[in-house]
Amino acid sequence: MSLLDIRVLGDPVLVQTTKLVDDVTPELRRLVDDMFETMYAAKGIGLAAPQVGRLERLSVVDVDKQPIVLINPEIIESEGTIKGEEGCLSIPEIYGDVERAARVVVRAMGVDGKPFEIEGRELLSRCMQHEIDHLHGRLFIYYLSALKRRAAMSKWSKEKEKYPGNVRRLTADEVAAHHHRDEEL
Ligand code: K2U
Ligand code: ZN
Repeated sequence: MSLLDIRVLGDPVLVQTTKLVDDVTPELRRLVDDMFETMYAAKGIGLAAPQVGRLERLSVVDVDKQPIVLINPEIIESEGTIKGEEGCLSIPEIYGDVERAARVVVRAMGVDGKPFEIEGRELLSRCMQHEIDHLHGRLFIYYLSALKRRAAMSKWSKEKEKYPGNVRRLTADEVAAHHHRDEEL
C-alpha cells in the first residue's frame, strides 16, 4: 500500500465528473487500499478518487472505525436539512457552514462488486454527501454564500502557495504517525 499525493483546489481534476466503474479489478482494489491509507494519514474521514487524481467514481469513508467503500454511489433517499461546518482535504485550512440533508440513504457497489444500501445520519450523512459531491466535481465551497466564498478564496490565494503544482504531499510526521499506527495494528 502506498500514500498518494492529494490534489488541492486549482487542480482541474477536482471539478471533473467521474466515470462509472464497470468492474472491480485488482488495480482498483489497490487504489481503494491506497485511498484508505492516504485518508487515515491525512486524518480525514472521507476521500474521493478525484482528490488523488483519479476519475473512477469511487470514494472511501470511515466515520467511526467503520470503513466503507462507495463505488458508483447515488443518493436514493434524503430527508430533512441541517447546517454544519465542513472542511476538505483538498482545500486545507478553509472551513465553512454547509446545509445538507440530515439523513440520506445511499446505494452503491462494494469492492465485492455487489450492490448495497447504507443509511447515514449526522456525520456519516454529511460525509457521504460531501464525497458524492466530489464524484460530480462539486466542492463544499460552492455552497457558501458569495461573501463567505470570497473570504475563503482570498484566504486560499495565500494558503495555496504551500502546494506548488496543486499537490499536497503528506508531511514527514503525517507519514511517520501513519507508520507508527501500522505498527500498533
Ligand atoms: O473529502 C474530504 O475532503 C474529506 C472531508 C470529508 C468531510 C468533510 C466535511 C464533513 C465531514 C466529512 C474532511 O476533510 S475529513 C476531515 C474531517 C474530520 C473529522 C470531521 C470532519 C471533517
Ligand atoms: Zn473534500
